[in-house]
Amino acid sequence: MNAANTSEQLDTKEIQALDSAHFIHPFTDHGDLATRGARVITRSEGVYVWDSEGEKLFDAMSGLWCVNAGYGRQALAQAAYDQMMTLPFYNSFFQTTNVPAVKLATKLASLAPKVGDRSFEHVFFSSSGSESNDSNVRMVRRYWDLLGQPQRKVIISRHNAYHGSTMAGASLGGMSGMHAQGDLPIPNITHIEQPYFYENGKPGETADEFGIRAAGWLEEKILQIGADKVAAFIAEPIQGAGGVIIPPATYWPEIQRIVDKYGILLISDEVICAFGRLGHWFAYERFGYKPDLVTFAKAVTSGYIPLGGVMVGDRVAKVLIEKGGEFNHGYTYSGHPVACAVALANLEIMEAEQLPQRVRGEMGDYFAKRYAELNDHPLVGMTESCGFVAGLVLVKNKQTRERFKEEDAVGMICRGHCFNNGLIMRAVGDRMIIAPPLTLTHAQIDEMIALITNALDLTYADVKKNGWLA
Ligand code: PXG
Repeated sequence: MNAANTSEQLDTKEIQALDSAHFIHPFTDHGDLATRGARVITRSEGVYVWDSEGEKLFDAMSGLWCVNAGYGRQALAQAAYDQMMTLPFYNSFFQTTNVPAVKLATKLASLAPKVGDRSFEHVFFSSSGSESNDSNVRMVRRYWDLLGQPQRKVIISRHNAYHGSTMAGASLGGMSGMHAQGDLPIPNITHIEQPYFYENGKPGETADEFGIRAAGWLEEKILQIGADKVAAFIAEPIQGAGGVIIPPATYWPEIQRIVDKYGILLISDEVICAFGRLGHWFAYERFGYKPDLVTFAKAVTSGYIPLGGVMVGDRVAKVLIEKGGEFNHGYTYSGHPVACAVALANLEIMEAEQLPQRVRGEMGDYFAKRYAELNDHPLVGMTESCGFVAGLVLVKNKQTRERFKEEDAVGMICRGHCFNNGLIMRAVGDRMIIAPPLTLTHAQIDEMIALITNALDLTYADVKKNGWLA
């Protein structure tokens, strides 16, 4: 058998052996993987994927926060095919352009709402979220240089943020495990604490009070560095990879007040939160703040093909375009015609099926209501959701919020029960998180909640058996 030809009948063991022998996976302990063998995902339809053993899995993570329009969309395959046959590639470096890239930039500009005096007429394209955030660092530095303030170099981010895995992306991110490998962060990137009320709220403090206090950490940091040295603040509207950390309602308005007060740029990293995930095309709309740069990737094509980019707000675009001359930055695949054609077809589906409206309407309410019911489970300390992202915390004791020991890895036990019982749900420590396709029906929401409940029950039985309950 030619193992590389996936259309043939697969021998799982053979694929696993070849996988171990040749494929370096992202964020993976390969010693551990070699002993288990990777699960081979072979096909998909709607909200389900299947593995090489024929097991069906409800994909409550949309691949990796990407497949917002669901699997099996023929229109996206057709768009890619048609574009490949017409013009599979041409660069946009040397005063050339291509029609899908122009159309997509125009479309994205029309979908990004104007807020206050900020509007988005320009788009820079890359192929991923990480690249887009590298581009943000380049653009932010160029912006301040062009304005005659080259000393404004520092970008402030947050601990437990995720902004990608390149040198700049991992530096902007606040993952200590990533910083520990490779001498990161690079200079001029610094971090403040995250707005995680459940963990960092003081006794007696309301969520709204905490939101103001957490935003205040930004002002403290700005003053500590010197306001004239700060270039930008970058944040995810809701932290995704960090465990679906939803900030209190007061957080973003206070952040806006602070960035405005000191004139620093605001970067909204919406790689997870844009394209309907929170019920809007862009997430800044959901929280009502005014970013200068918006990072996107993933669901712009529903993950069918790599594409990322930055919505460049007028404040930055004007300076780069009018004062900048040539900006010495760009990628071979900036504005890739096939990726842009697929994105256009994807946005067409999202518009036709009103996916953002669905998420902020009755379907979102139903999702929130059913998800909140998981709060009644003895293992669940707290649930929270916003649009079609949700998280819950596994605890030893609901009243005292006592957590399990880190080395007991209860989240991983729960993830294992999900994975072995037809559900893909992610664990971040002891937070279990989901971000399902935006196409879910009522029946599929019910099915997903039943699958989660089953995995929680199995995990509860395990922790009880191990004597880990308080
Ligand atoms: N910003 C945010 C907010 C992200 O979530 C990136 C940037 C980087 O995008 P690329 O396309 O370069 O991967 C992301 C990616 C997880 C997980 O464990 C999340 C991401 C990637 C990999 C794993 O939840 N988000």
